[in-house]
Amino acid sequence: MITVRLTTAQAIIRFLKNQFVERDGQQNPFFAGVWGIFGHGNVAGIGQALLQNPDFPFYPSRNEQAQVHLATAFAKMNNRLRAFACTSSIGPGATNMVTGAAAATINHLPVLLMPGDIFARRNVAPVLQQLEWGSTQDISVNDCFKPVSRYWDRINRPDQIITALPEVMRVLTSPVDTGAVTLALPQDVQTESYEYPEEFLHQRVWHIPRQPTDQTLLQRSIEWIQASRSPLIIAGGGVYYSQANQALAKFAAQTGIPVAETQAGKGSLHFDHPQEVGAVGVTGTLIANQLARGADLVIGIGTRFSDFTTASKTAFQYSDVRFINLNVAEFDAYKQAALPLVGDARLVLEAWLEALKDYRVLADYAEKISQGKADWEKEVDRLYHLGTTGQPAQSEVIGALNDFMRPQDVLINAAGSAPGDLHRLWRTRDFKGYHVEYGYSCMGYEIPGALGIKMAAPEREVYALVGDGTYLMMPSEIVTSIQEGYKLNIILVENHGFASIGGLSQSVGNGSFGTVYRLRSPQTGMLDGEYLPLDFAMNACGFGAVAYDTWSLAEFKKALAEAKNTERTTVIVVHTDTSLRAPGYESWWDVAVSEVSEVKDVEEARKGYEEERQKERYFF
Ligand SMILES: Cc1ncc(C[n+]2csc(CCOP(=O)(O)OP(=O)(O)O)c2C)c(N)n1
Ligand SMILES: [Mg+2]
Repeated sequence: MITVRLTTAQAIIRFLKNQFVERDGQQNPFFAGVWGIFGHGNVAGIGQALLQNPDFPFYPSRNEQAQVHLATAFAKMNNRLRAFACTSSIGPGATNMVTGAAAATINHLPVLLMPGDIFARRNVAPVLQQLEWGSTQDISVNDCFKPVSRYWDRINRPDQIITALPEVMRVLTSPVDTGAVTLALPQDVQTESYEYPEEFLHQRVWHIPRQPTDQTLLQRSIEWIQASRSPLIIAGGGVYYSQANQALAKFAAQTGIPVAETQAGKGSLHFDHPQEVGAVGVTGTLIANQLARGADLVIGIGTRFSDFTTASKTAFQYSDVRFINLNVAEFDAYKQAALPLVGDARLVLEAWLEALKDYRVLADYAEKISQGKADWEKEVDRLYHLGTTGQPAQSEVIGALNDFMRPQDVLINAAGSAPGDLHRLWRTRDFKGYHVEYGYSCMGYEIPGALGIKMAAPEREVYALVGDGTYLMMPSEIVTSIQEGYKLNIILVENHGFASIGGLSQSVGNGSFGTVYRLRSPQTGMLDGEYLPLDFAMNACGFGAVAYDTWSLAEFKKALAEAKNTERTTVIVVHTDTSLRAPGYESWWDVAVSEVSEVKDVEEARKGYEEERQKERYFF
């Protein structure tokens, strides 16, 4: 056996460089490089290995959580066919990645995390930043990654990577299991050498399968569709990962079955496809929510049926409603007591296209869909053009952005009041044009995520819509975008704090307690003083961005045009009027209200809450 002497870290980097994936006849390297921040836990091991592998790029970030978000968005933009690895030191650098890991895993997006770990040798313990545990020496803060990783391992001897790394790749490239993978790397082991078999480090191509479904259940699903009078498709993120958009567009056009979308599935069809009825659930369109309420057959494609989609199990009210769930994961396919079609979305859609050639929804149902869709487009137009001359509504900002951006440009968002407005109102004209992370809805995802998208698709402009709350949490990767020469367009909606949670707080009877950015006043001891003296444009300039401060729709549009001609990352601050909030459309979200309280408004809210909860359903 031919071997080569390398440190553990050097062997890992060599291995990662040589992993490829293939699907549908296309092949490419899986890893695009490594993001990281060095400390004593990785600088001498992984850091040294990266230094001697300049063809495997190393990118320094500003924050370990941010680098995981960046990697996650990059993987999403690449339909999971490319990914980044992330390195951190031990201790705080490592645990900073836990939130990013959870976001990646919940969204089924691959990222490899390599946190440094305490000495396997143990004789020098406790080392700087080590958490000691009285009942075992076999624990470190990296054990926190276990519940948020799809695969977790700690490398205590150099030869262990020979069996660990293939498992890492199996999970990262699995359409079912992919998510964050954590390989904890003790500081000393990273630098120890071993005679690695050359063959282990050769190029390896991982085939990403398209899994066919069970034929009996496929036949039954065809019969269920044929028997349905009011079917509704709910498209989730799985449509993208299977690259089934075209097949879905054809199937909807051929059968007339309307397609509603989850956040992850938004844009599965272009907004002007005749069967596209837009967002469904808590943040859904009126037509999609009405169709969901009356549907006798709900066909979920690649969706987890989160509470935002099911309106906390109140969305589907037809007494005998049935579900067909087409999903690559058995776990999701069985939800809602569905007929479970475990398999690849595109393969099944192609089979349905063939088998359901003669099926078409009834004329009155088709009429209801096209009328509802036309009415909805009018509503979007209304909210895009409220006609304010002072501080604009958020929906007008979204409208102006939608008008301004080219179809292929990408809009990214994750948390606050924007995800709801975008889910309902955004007109997606490109299968990769809409990128909202709503599995974890993690404030701070947007700016690093925008950089990940831009790196995946430099030919597109990327617009990150962020709230002032989100911006304050994680503006740091603006600096990284400038370091790497990738221009981002950041739209910062300034509304003195948490419009979203402030509104929710009011609806549960809490006023806006703790959600508005105000000074604590010496008189009352409460946060009811002046607004916090924040200057976001100045802050962004300090990071090296070009910034604009805008107070009306006209100013905002002018800044958008100017920003387009700027080479560096831009931040357009737009001060909005939260009293002009977009409404909800016949849906509900279960946020539990206190059963007893000293506050009258809370008691009132509880009464309404108990009534609404009556509509929640089980499915058998
Ligand atoms: C990391 C994180 N912490 C807390 C929350 C809960 N949360 C959801 S929206 C929100 C407020 C967002 O404020 P901002 O970014 O200003 O957006 P706005 O609500 O004003 O639209 C909070 C705190 C979250 N989603 N993510
Ligand atoms: Mg805000």
